[in-house]
Amino acid sequence: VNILLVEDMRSVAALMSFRLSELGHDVTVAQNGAEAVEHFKELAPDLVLMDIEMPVMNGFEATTRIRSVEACRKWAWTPIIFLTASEAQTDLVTAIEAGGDDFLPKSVSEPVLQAKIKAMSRIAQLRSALAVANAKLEELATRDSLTGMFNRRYMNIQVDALWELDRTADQGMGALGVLMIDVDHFKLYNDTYGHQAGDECLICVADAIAVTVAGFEHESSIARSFSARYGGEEFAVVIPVTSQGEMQRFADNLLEAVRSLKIPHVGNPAHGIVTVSIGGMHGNPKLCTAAQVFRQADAALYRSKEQGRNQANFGPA
Ligand code: GH3
Ligand code: MG
Ligand code: MG
Ligand code: MG
Repeated sequence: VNILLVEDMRSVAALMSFRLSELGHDVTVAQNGAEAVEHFKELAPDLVLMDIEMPVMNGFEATTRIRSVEACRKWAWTPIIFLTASEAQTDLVTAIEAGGDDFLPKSVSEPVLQAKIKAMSRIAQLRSALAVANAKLEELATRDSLTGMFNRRYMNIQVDALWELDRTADQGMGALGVLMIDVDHFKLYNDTYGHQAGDECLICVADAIAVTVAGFEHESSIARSFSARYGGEEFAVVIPVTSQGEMQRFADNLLEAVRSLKIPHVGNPAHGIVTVSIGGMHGNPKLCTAAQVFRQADAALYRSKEQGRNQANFGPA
C-alpha cells in the first residue's frame, strides 16, 4: 500500500514510517498540511495517515483541501486516517467533519494499525473497481450498439452544451451547422437484401460519415464537430461552419463518400447503389435555438427527398 504519512515531528515520522515499511508499505512523509496536499496531487497515494496539529497548515484544513482536489476527479476517494496524541471527542468529530474516515492514537499497536490499513484498502479497491465499471457503463450509454456512433440521447446533451457554450461566449465560433442524413429507399433495401444486410449497410454508411467528418475537420482545421446515429437509417452531424458554402462543400463530400461505397441497391432505381439525402441548416447560437436549426434541417431533408434523393438542400441562412 502506498501511504502518505503527514507528521511534523521528525522523530514520530521516522518511527511510524519505519513501522509501516516493516509491514511492507511504501511511505512518503509530508511535514505539514500544505506539503501533504502537494504530495497528494503528485503521488495519488492509496491511504493518508494525517497528524492534526502541525505548523503552516493543520490536518483538518489539509483534509478539506485533499477532498476538494478529489472532487475534480470523478469517483476518486482516498481513505484518510487521523493520527493523534490524545483521544479527545471533539477532535474525532472535527476529523470526520473535515472528511476523514477514521481516527487512531499514535500509540496504536502494530496489529491494529495493520488491520485498519487492510480494511481501508479493501474499501478503496472496491470503490475503484466500481469506478471502472461505472465509466464503462457511461460509455455504453452514449453509444449506439450497431454502429458504435454516439446515440441520439448523447447527441442532444452535447448539442445543448455546444449551443450554450457558443451562446454565452464573448466571441462564439459564429455558426453551427446541422446536417440530417437519411439513407434513400432503405425500407426497400431491407426488403430486397434482408435485415442483416441492412444492418451491415448502416455500419458502412456510419463509417463513411465518420471518415468524412474527420477528413473535413482535418482540412479545415476545425474541431468540435459531432456525429451521431439519430435513429433508424438517419444520422446527424453538427459542425462549426463559417458559411453555407462551407456546409455545402461538406455535404457534397458526404454524398460522394456514401456513393463511393458502391453498395448495390436495385430498389434505388435512379442510382442503382446506396445513396443518402441530406438536409442542412446553419445558425448562430446567439440568435436561434438548436431545435429551430434541427427543424429547418429536417425540412431541407424533405426537399432533397422530393427532388429525387442523392442530394443536399439547405434551409434559409
Ligand atoms: P426514404 O428514401 O424516403 O427515406 O425511404 P426509406 O425507405 O429509407 O424510409 P422509411 O422511413 O420508409 O424506412 C426506413 C427503414 O429503415 C425502415 C426500417 O425497417 C429500416 N431500419 C431502421 N433501423 C434499422 C436498422 O437498425 N437495421 C435495419 N436493417 N433496418 C433499419
Ligand atoms: Mg503534530
Ligand atoms: Mg428516415
Ligand atoms: Mg430513408
